[in-house]
Amino acid sequence: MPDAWLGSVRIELEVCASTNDIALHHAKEGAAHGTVVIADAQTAGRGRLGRTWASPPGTNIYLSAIVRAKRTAAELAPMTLAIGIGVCDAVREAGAAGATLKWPNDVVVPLGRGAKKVAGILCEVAGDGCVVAGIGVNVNVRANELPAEIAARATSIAEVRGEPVDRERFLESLLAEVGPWIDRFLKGGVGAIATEWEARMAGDLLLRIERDGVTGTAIGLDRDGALKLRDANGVIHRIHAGDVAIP
Ligand code: BT5
Repeated sequence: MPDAWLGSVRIELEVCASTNDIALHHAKEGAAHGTVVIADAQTAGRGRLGRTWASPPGTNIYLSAIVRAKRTAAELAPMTLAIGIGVCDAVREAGAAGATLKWPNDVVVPLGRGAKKVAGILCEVAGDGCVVAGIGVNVNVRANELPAEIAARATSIAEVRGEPVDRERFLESLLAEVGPWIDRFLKGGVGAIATEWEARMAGDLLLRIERDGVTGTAIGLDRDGALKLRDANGVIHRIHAGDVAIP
């Protein structure tokens, strides 16, 4: 299997604070490219910008992969986009066929002009040439197992397809889907994955740029990974950092 590097070494835990923290620790200790840390539950799962990732036990996927490549931190930063493509495809194959990508790092299931989040990605640079890529996927979680404010904007693959998902099989499919997209990104950068990212982009979704409150819809990616968003007046905004929210 040419892509079996991802998950070739696995550290499996019942519970931890955050698989990203464990993976960052192992990365510093020299863990091999492709090592993954997988936990059944997290007590302090993290999102970006200090946000939390609800991580109840026995139901979802929480994993962090160590990716080593001779690239600068700035070159590695857009890797989150490539990983999103693989996560989106695995989620679709498992039964949420309508799953799409919301920049920069969410997999969402559209509902009218809004959407519910099914997966998120948190890439953190672990020093020169090393990234820890954290992936959280709501596989079987039920709304009543999530904090109410999160449940209102979240869903799971099982909820969408109407029956439980085999978590072990999903994990294998996830690793098999994500590995080749990381390879492709490492070979060709954003240019090598942008068209495929755009093909899965939630183009109808109304988005609000957190920084200035402008709303619009995504129209594509710049070749540096920035999001191009068109507002109601037809003005194109480029978003390099920060966040876009679903209003
Ligand atoms: C993310 O951040 O979406 C990145 C999530 C990464 C989680 C994985 S799990 C394995 C690894 N270990 C970690 O500690 N983290 C990674 P962000 O775009 O900042 O989104 C966070 C927001 O998503 C929160 O503020 C909530 O609104 C929402 N949220 C939290 N938990 C959720 C869940 N289980 N399902 C859907 N939405 C959730």
